[in-house]
Amino acid sequence: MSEFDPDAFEHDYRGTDPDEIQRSINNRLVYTIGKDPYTAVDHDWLNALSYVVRDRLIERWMETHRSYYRSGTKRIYYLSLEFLVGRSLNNALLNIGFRDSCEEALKRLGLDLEEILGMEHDAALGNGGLGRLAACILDSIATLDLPGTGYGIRYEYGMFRQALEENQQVELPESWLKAGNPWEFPRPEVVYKIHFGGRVMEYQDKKGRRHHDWIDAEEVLAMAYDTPIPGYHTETVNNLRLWSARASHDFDLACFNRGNYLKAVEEKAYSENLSKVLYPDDRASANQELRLRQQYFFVSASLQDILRRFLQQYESLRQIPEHITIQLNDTHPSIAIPELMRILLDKYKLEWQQAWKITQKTFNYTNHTLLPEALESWPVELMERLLPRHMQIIFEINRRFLLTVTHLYPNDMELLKRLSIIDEEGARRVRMANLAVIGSRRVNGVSQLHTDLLRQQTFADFHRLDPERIVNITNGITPRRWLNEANHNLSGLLRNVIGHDWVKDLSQLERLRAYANDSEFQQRFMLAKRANKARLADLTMLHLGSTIDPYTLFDVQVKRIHEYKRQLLNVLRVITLYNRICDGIAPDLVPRTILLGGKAAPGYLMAKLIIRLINDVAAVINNDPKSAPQLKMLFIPNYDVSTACDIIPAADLSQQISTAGMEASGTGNMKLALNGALTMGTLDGANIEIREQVGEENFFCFGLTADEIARKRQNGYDPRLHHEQDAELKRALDMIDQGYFSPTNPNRYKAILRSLIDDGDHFMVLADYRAYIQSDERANALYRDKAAWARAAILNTAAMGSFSCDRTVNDYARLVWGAVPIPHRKSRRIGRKSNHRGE
Ligand code: 26Q
Repeated sequence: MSEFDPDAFEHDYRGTDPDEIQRSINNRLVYTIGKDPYTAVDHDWLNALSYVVRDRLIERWMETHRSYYRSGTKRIYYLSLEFLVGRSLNNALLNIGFRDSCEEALKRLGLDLEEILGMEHDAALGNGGLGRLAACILDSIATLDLPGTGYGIRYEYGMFRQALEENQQVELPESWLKAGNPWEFPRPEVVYKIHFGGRVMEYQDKKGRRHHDWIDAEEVLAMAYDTPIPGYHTETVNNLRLWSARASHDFDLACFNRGNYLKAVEEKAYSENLSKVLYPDDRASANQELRLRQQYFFVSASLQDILRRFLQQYESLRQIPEHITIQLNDTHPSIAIPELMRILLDKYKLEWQQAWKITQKTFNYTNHTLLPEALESWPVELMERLLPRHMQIIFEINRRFLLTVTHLYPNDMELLKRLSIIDEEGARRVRMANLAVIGSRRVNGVSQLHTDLLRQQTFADFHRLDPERIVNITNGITPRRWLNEANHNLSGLLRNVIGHDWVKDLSQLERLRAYANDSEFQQRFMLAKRANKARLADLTMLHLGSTIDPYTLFDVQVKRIHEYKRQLLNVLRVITLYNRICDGIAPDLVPRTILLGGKAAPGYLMAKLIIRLINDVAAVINNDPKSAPQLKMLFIPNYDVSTACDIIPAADLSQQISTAGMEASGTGNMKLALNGALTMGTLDGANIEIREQVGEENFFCFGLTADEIARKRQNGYDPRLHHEQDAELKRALDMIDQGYFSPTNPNRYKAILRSLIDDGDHFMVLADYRAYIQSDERANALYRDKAAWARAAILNTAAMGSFSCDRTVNDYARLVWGAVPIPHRKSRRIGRKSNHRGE
């Protein structure tokens, strides 16, 4: 084929002239979608516009990868079972500075950009914090011009859609791909074989060395889909590569010939189930074989892809750690450690020590949880059946590791038991966290407290062996999505006052401090807040048919429903406020709108019961004329990235009330504070660092500390004392117990009462109740002083600089990855002469 001539292209897809954009949109509508403007429905315009924007990313994307290749830079690979990206169009428009021209072009076509943006489906390939963190990290990696690629699974069904039926959560499947996904590029030529099952064969080579072969395994194919990840105001466009499962042969001809057509089709469907659905976060009760298959499926495909790219450019496998760093997002992809070992040993015939040295220098592991019951483990029996060679390698990693420990600490059997990858109690299990720590160069926690607790508790023995390994990297959020995109009113105001540099350098927000006492600025700041509240009120009217009053205090708790996050504590507070109003003893209470939102894992019955209670309580309160003027409570169904973007900018008060020591970091806490909400929070996760930054007087801190919680547990905590001794608490609990909120079934909430009173109140809800009520009173008092509240809200936004995910990613680059930015110049050429495949 003759050399590709870039000059043969008529234009370079970079123009911002609205006329030209209008032409492009029309072209895409006709030639890609196959509709004309008369027959096009709204969604067709969305797709046409998305293709136009995507076209403008492609050159940058290709040039980015060429420049990575040329520079021979170290690559970052971020392996995650979840990427909770949300919508892409607005993000891409703003990143490439294309929004205004598109808005104008659409106007000329008689279309409204906002309306079109609102039609895009969320890419909800994640559950919550962990998945959203992965998406924020990709955004920052690209914005900082770092050479990073995300690897994950292209689930056909992402996070389920939550609906309410009779106040209860029901789950509906969400097929986000139905209307087409203009952001992805299928790569049918990038396909890898993935194996499961079979057995291990041992053999000797001519020199008498022992080797292993994994044989007789079943085979599934992994096919790549690429999604461009543009940075903000940079030429860099990185890649998110997601794998989709394909049967290895459409028809097993043998079966087919024997006339067993249905069996052949059945097997095909079975293989393709692998990438069908995202597992809901049910941390305590995992253990599904399909989940382990998903993990290995995407890990194996990703490693094959990473090594192929490496070997295209470098000769010696020993150079891997110099050119590649792989970040494991929790233990979910940690099977990558024995997989890389297997490839190095069995395929490339490296010696164990050499292979281990490479592996151990390549991986890093981020831990996201302290709850011991949430640490992932798999039955040895399952692992042996599904991944027999990996199981052998894990045993060998463990044997060698424990041997070194024995040399350091002879005769400490208990220590060996705790450090072992294999949990020998009962049916043997593989502890993935131990495997991940042993196989990684760096292990990180996601907030200072979390990291301290990892060092002192969860991984204390490992920490003693190697005090350098565990580092802290506090989470962050991207200011692009969570302020610039989500909050037009505030970002517009900021632009007028401190310019626009904060979008890429969030520490600039500090300049707002100078305005905190300026009453005109205070008014403008709170006017922006009011406008956001009014917008949210319009949306709740439109979508839920509920009225909420933007002149009330918006009090928000949005996050997954989990007992440790203590939505129940919030409900007890609301009932208490309600009782005070009814008793006429709350004359100073500022009118409140209490918003709660979040999904429960379908199998987590207690969480589902909590959702029902929230809705039952809301029904009573909202329909009681005594409380209605002062108190309204609304459960927002189907909380996802897009609704987060509507709710968070409208919040006055952010509820971050987990049991101290249980929330690894939290990131919603950061999003809310960044948007000028004050936090009511426990000293947990990143709350502690947020409070340090914003100042004690601008943060409503309450409750037991992590140390106090631990001590209380040791000394025997009895929730019944609180129940008996606190009359207001008793009243609230008794109302739930006696069916005040469930008159048709007074027994409905017995399980909640049992858990709080009879079964020891594991999350210490009752222990923190009084302190919580008192902190609510402080918040109430402050809100009555408009200027004081405005000042505190401004100081919250001003102090959030260090919670930018850009800071987080810089920390990873420095402390963990050893990677450097590769900025590249604008290239007007489609193709440069180069013989590499361009990726
Ligand atoms: C496990 C087994 C089987 C199926 C699913 C899972 C599973 C899925 C998702 C287990 C855990 C998760 C997600 C965990 C998570 O979101 N953790 C949160 O991570 C955030 C980012 O670091 C932190 O801010 C939160 O504190 C932490 O809870």
